[in-house]
Amino acid sequence: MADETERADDAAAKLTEAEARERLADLAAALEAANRAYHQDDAPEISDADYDALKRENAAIEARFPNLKRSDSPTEQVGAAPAEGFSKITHAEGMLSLANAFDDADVTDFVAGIRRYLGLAPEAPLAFTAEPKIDGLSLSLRYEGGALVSAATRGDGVTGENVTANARTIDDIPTQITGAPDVLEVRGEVYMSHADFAALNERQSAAGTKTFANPRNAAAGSLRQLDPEVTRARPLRFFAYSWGQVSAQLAPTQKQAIARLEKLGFQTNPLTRRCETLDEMLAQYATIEEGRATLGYDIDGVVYKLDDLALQDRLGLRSTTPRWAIAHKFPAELAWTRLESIDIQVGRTGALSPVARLTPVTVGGVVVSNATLHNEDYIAGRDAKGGEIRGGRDIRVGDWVQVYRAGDVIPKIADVDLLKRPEDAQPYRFPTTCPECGSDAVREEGDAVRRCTGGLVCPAQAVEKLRHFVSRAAFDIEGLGAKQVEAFHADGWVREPADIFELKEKYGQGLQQLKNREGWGERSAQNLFDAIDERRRIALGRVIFALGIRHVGEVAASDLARHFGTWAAFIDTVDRAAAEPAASAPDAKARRPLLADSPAWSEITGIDGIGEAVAVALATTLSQEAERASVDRLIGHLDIQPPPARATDGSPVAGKTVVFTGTLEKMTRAEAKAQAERLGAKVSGSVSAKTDILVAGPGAGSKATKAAELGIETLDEDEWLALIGRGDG
Ligand code: I6G
Repeated sequence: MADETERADDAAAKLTEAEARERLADLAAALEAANRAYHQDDAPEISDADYDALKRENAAIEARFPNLKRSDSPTEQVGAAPAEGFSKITHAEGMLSLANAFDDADVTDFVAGIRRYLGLAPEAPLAFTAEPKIDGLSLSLRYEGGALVSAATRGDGVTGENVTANARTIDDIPTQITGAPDVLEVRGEVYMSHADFAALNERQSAAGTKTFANPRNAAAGSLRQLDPEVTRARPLRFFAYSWGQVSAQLAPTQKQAIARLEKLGFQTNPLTRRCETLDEMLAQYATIEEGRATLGYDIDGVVYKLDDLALQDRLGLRSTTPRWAIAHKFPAELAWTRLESIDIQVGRTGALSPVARLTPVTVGGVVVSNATLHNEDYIAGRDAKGGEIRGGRDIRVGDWVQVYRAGDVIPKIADVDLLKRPEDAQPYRFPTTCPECGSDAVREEGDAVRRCTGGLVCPAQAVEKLRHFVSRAAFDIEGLGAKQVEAFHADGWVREPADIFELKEKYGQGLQQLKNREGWGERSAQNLFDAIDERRRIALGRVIFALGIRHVGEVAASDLARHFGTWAAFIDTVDRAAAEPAASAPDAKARRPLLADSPAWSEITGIDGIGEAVAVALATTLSQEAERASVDRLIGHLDIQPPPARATDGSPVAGKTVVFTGTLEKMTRAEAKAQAERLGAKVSGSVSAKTDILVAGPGAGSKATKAAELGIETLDEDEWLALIGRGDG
């Protein structure tokens, strides 16, 4: 996993800002579609590993370009989109959120503001509770007559998802309580302990299913399962910290109310304290922060609440946050350490990536000894446009540097302490030759990254290319992963992809040679040859992706495969494009007037989703002599298959916008919508000029009138079913 994360990071470091923006948009759409397929349609379209890889790539790009983080960023989604499988529950009392304090001064202001609001003198007594803020998922449990009747997630604070059946499977949540008010909504946090999280991920990974990035995602993903038996098998816990609707007050103070919840059978946090002064509040914050690493579950701050409930009532709410409570957040996970050296790693496309080797330091409970330094500009204190970062401070070997971890991605260097810089520290000189093969490493105009020009001569590039070639979305040969292919390369058995398909011929006689190698027995050797043979027949999209050409990711490869259908059509067009005038233009501006004389080039860039960067990469890479010879040799071993038909291929409604109105008699509205979407239609709730088809049942009103005015095709339910091939006849 660390390797994959690092690779995602390396890839992100190579993107320009424009490429990153475009890629983030693609990833948001792809992940949204995958979430919908998994959570709403219950029909995953991509493997969990591919899903995780997309998420990792997204996180890496966001970490590299925080300013490009989208408002609908997939990293903000805690595991699951609201699933249609869950009905909705409107909270009897809104589920609020908390305002944040980021330092002691904010907490001082919070207390002073309350005193002002209540007209209290500075010396008048005013007590608060202080307790850890659990990093989990808020849940509201409704009890009536002592019985648990519903459980709902926070949702948007007004309406949440009905997860009652799942909540009933959690040991910490009693289904029956005695001595409670007739109506009682208990609120708190569902979470997973570190130990349970690690064990769950181990089980998931052993079973080849999706692992979770952190305990919070694991808790959210486990609670929002359509099958409660899945939730039952997940080790979820619950701390009660608050309440919503109650038919009778629980107690006069916050502390006593929490004690009452505990008496009713709920777990409450043992670190909750009553504090009589601001100093006591801050001391409790320090105590909790100090013990954070030993708690065994994630917390992200301390919550202070005014203790007197009558005063809480007087203070009331701002729009969505109570005036009487605040969350004092812990600072980001940061640590200072010494930069011992800078190593340069060479990637598949020849990119030179600097890696900081650090004196090991603990950052948020994890020992860190490596961090990314992105590229040479980053080390020099410049951004890609030449502007200053870190106030222009460069990073030198020997410096004290600040390391931070954001979520799950590879650690980064945030800052450097110039006061501690050794006198003899020298500005870092980024290599201009490849440390692996000695070839020139050049940086092209507009590229943030310096690249080795050695191509296949460079062993580092060759190995990275091979690792990519056998990766899951490429050839995915069972028994031939990154480790094995690296070993074969080191021994000179596999220098380029075609060698994989000649392994048996060259080294497989009697299996003796392979059998004699470490880790291989007769059975595994035979299995490997069988798995390789199986992959001779392979889809065009996988082949194009497996070549590891810059900018040609899985999506672009699949778009190209879909457009060309065969390898011959693809390579013929690329060859013609490489010979056309557009291919030798230095940039997009110079290329424009040449397009009229470049039909093959225009065909490639005219494919939906394929831009100039892809066309340039295809034309230049596949016209390099050595590279091309290697590709041709590979193709000679393969039986390349056209892409499979899409479920929506041939659908009469693919790409159309459909509106359903009136009563449907043969299916529910939800079913009609799901069916239309499966066929590639977009279902909208309102009629506009963009609507292609209105399906109107009895009782259709203004939508039918508007559609008629706009001249939009209107079908009744039977006509619609006939159109999509589901008619009775
Ligand atoms: O999101 C929250 C976390 C912890 C809370 C909260 C809390 O108390 C320990 N308390 C309240 C009242 C709210 N949110 C709204």
